[in-house]
Amino acid sequence: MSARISATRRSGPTSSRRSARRPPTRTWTTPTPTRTTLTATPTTRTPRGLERCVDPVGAREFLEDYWERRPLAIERHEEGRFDDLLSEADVEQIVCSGGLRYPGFRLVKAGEQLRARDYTVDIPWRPTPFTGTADVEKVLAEWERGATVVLQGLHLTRPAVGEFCRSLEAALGHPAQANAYYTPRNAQGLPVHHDTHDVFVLQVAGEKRWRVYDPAFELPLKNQRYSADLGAPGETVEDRVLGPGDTLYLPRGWLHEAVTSQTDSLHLTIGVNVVTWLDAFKAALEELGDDVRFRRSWQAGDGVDELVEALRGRLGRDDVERRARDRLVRTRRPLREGQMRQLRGLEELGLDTELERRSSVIADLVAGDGSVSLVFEGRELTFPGHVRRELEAVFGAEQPFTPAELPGALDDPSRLVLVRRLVREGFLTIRDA
Ligand SMILES: [Mn+2]
Repeated sequence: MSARISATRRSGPTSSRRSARRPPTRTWTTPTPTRTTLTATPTTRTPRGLERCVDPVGAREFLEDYWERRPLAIERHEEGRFDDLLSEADVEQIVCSGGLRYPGFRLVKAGEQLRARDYTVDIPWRPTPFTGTADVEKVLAEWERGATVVLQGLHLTRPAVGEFCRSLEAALGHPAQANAYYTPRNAQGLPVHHDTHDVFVLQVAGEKRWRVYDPAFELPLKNQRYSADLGAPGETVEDRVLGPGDTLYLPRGWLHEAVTSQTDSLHLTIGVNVVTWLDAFKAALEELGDDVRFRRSWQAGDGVDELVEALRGRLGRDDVERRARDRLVRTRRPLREGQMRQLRGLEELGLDTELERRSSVIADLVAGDGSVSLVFEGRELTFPGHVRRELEAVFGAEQPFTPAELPGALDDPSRLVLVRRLVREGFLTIRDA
């Protein structure tokens, strides 16, 4: 299997003008954990999401040379590379089963506004109707007429996609989400636009031709959506047909459009919602609510210089990193594939039962005053300090282990109480449940 890499070179007078405003270099550092965090790095069984997107370019090279800087297209000619996430057959099943509901899907067509109420129905039910349900025949008719079926928020509903996004989040330190686009042949889904998040396009099946243009507005925020007022698309920097297994990385702000020709096309768009310096400043400012000088009325009190100095004091690299990491760790939604069997498996759990870390969990282990806390997915589990060695071992486990093998001074019944709790909370899984 061969791979051709193409990095887009910026060129032309407009782009060099813009380049001047761009920060010269930015060294990427992998997000490291926080406070008195004891150990790091979640384990994974599957190939890491970022590697799957950029291979054969290494993760480090990608982050240094492309991330937020310029597009990266990779041709692999690898049928089936992303079928485990969402295959064409999956889409067929999802669309035709009749279970799709808005906003889990929508239809888009270049230059034409399709209203959800024209292809969805409310199915009467007691006590409440199934609102926004796909009218399958209308959806199919629109698709035949050139509408793209967009499956939205797949990280919320498909475990494989959710775990893939989670793995990207662990690598990048920013939240990720996923949509799929199933575009019929000879069609265009969306007119020229920029996205306000970075995207990884994963071409699953069929072909789609992408045109990418220099940004009209660099690194837009969420509310800085593209409009023609920002200017016409700049120079074409990329014009290529993506086929199965190919990927395209686009930093937010780079204008693009995509069309199909002979084949129907299915791709996943993974969107990365980058935590910016603006967010970092806001978070630091929020924290200054603990400083009385910031609570005084603006007419009174100390000079601005002193307040700015106080803000500066909250913007150390470690502080910024800690806030971003903490937020990511605490706000991830639980992914609980197979958890019903896990709960039932608790009944059989003994000292020799093989356990492992749930690979999708992004967690921090934080030492407190006489206690130790495991933080993940919106919860903070606090244990007495004497459980620390056992917890560290569980937290750092890269291989399956049994409760009997854990270090530390806990007696056997207490070990079982500990690991049962961690299975129940979704942090550990029983290997053969
Ligand atoms: Mn887009």
